[in-house]
Amino acid sequence: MTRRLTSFTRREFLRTSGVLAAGLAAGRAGGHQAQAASPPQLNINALEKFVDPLPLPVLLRPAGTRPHPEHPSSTIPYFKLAMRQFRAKVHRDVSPTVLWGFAQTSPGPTLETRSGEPLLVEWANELPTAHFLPIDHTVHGAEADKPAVRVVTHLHGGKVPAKSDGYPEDWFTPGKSATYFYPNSQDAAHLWYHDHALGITRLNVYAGLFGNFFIRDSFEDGLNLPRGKYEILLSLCDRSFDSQGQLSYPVSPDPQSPWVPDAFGDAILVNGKLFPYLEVEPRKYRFRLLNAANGRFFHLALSNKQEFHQIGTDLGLLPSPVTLKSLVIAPGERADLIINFSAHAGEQITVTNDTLTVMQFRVSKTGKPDTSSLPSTLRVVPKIPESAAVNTRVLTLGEKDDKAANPLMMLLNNAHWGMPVTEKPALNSVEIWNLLNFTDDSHPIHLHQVRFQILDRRPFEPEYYYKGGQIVYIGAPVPPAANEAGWKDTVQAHPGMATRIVTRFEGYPGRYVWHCHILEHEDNEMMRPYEIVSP
Ligand SMILES: [Cu+2]
Repeated sequence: MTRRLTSFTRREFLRTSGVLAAGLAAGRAGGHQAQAASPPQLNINALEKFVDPLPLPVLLRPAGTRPHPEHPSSTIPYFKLAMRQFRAKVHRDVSPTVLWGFAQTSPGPTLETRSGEPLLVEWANELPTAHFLPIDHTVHGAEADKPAVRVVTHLHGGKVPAKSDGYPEDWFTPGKSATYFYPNSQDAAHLWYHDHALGITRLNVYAGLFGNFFIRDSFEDGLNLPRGKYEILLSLCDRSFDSQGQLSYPVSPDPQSPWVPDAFGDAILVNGKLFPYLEVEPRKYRFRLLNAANGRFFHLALSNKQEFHQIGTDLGLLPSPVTLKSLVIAPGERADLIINFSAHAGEQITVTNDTLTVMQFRVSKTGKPDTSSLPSTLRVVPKIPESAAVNTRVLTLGEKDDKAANPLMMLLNNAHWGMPVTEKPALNSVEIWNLLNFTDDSHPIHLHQVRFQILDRRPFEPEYYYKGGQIVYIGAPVPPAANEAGWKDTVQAHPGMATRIVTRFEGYPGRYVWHCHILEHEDNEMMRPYEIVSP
């Protein structure tokens, strides 16, 4: 089941097809946001493909134990991750690239724990005091009086107390650290950690500040899914490199305001490598896929056109496997996949992103017997009934343009980051959020703290809403695709559609954020605080 391509706009098409920012700039020539002439770029197509094995991030070991913050008589594992600048080879034939990462790797080491087993992480900023990517001081929160290098780590998908959530204003400078408490009282899922500093998240993540975090539980263990060396993490992101092999981030022609609305690269990194290969046996594998890109929606398929199965979404297993021939995954989203290579012994299979090459699987001729399972039912996802909702909020996704129709910023509900908090759901209450997208882009909308379900998407007529605040639907509601019918924390809100999600605001009271996960948008006002209030 593939997503309907009709919901994709031109920009969306460009994003998924890999036609680059160059195409976008051409469409906006002369405008404020047209991209400035960039230095010579690395010719990605001239590189030999599949010369580097796929790196697998190391599993982080605890540095000891510390008192439980809520029950100081007991102790819990304590981890420390330092953010540093380092150089890494993204490809055999590319000079080492300056990156920022956790424990001198990008993606950083993987954390793994079990449901209900809390832990502490000390996030330490050991970065230099100068940023190597272009800060826009006209962007809110990144004004010239702010330190250039600021970080704060958010655990995406985590049900976490507010003071450990990585609130964008809780950033800290080099030499400082913050110790966060992760209770992990949630189902098995693929979470990920990444920087969230106000106004520069796009630059910090682009520099490499992200990693993965898995929660396991006994229910999932009981399914006998492929595990151990047959469970493979795939963190995807796109980047641009200059001719010296260094990261290149696009800028607008205005040096006073270098922000651009989208940053795409023609180089797709998988676990930090360009065009890697992975040797696999002719059997089932479980792939834990993360889209860690700033703005690219990946549209992935296998070169031999074989089917694969999606078994889980952002926050856990689906009710049953969904057979796919291709997958659209937006920034921030995760997909839990099973690929069965058993009928493909001796073959070489390429993972493609439309016209771009991502990586290669080399299937060996023989392997050990496959005793893992792909059960036909996975995990019950109890539907939150619409009738349980005590409130429905209509929230708009908008774009503020200049006279030449170049975007200046993106807004949620027409409000800026610094305006008073308007979304204050009560703890444990159920609400429906109806996201009306007035822009030409699909926006992956992410809510911190909660897991939600997608109710439907429905086309609406923007004019009526502009004039009288009325939602006039011009088509039938479309239920979520089968591979979206699980627990989500990020939803693709397509242009011209009203996307409805339903969620119970369980967890902890306090101030969190909701935002677009296109990092260029999030940094330029497409993020709002919200507050979960104790009744
Ligand atoms: Cu957006």
